[in-house]
Amino acid sequence: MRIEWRTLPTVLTEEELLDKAFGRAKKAADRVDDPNRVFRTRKQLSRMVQTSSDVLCTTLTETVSLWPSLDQSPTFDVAMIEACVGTDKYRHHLSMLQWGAGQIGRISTQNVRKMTRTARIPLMHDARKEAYGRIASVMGRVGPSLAWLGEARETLKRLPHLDAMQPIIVVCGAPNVGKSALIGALSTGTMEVNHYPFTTKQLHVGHFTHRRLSHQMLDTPGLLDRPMEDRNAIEQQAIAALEHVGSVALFLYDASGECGTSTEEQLHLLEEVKTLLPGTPLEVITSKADLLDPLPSAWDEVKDAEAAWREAGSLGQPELPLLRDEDGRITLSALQDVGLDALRMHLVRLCEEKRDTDPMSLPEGWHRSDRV
Ligand SMILES: Nc1nc2c(ncn2[C@@H]2O[C@H](COP(=O)(O)OP(=O)(O)O)[C@@H](O)[C@H]2O)c(=O)[nH]1
Ligand SMILES: [Mg+2]
Repeated sequence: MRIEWRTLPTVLTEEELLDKAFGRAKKAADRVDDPNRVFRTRKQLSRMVQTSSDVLCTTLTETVSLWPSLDQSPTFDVAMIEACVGTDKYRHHLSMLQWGAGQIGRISTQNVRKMTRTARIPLMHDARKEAYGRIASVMGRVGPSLAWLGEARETLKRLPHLDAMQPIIVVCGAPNVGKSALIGALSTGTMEVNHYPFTTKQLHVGHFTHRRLSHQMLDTPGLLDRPMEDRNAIEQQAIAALEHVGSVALFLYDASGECGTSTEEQLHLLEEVKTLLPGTPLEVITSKADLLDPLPSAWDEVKDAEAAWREAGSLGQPELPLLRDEDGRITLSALQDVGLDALRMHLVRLCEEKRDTDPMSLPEGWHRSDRV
């Protein structure tokens, strides 16, 4: 049930649609042949009305059915639609298209009936003109919705690619604590950088695969790295979207004093993040273990265990010893590659636990209606 905005066809404007509809209608009328002048005119004119109505109704209803229904979309996607374009407007404009299709269908039926009920050619022309006028006026009301959907598509197709059915690890913490370095070190392959369409903010996604599950790690620079009062409404909505997405959250804490944010401020941010992601298990992790003085006592033990596991082919899901700091928090060095494999296994287990215990985890495509 992934939403593939990229595959949605362009939304035609009001003028483009009318040109297309009336153009086809004219061609359809040109093909009509009947030696009887009354019959020929009736056929030509009713075909014009029917064809233009069919083209418009089909295009409008197709758009409505191709665009994802909010009731059947994953929570994260709905939250992103809300953040990017607004779900109320989304529903409203799609329903305007549905309304337009209904109106145009009725106009066509009524005026074709008028043509069949008369033998007078001028009245037939009047019915055709009336139909075109009324269709154009309905399209005049649908036009703004087409324009809105056209713009929404441009925005939505740049949304970050996240697979809600695979584990997602949200990485937060103040700037420069080592989030990017950690994700980079845990990732295989390159990091995807997506732009939030509505801000200058980016979303970085790294991946590692374990037992055929792709674990996605999200770095959200500018969103979960500073006090809430600094954020604008759109950023707050983006955070609300994150609230539903993560299997697990990591909060990176830099005790080295190198990152530029004091430890008090970092702990304050930690409290905020906890309230922002209430349903997501949160693990606080100390970054830059190599800068800790003294080094964590298990430094060599962890380093050797990881090296041995890698030499043996990095197989299975070993119980590698975790590197811990003096306060007992998990720590790692992205720079010196110590504690990373152990942390990766720990994350795999946390995601498994979340999956097994989460009463919200429903089969693919199910709507988590109680959360929206
Ligand atoms: N010594 C040390 N420096 C690190 C480590 N991880 C990151 N850094 C440094 O900390 C700075 C900020 O790291 P970055 O990953 O960009 O932080 P982010 O802003 O949280 O994404 C960079 O200069 C990194 O080289 C680490 O494990 N050890
Ligand atoms: Mg970064």
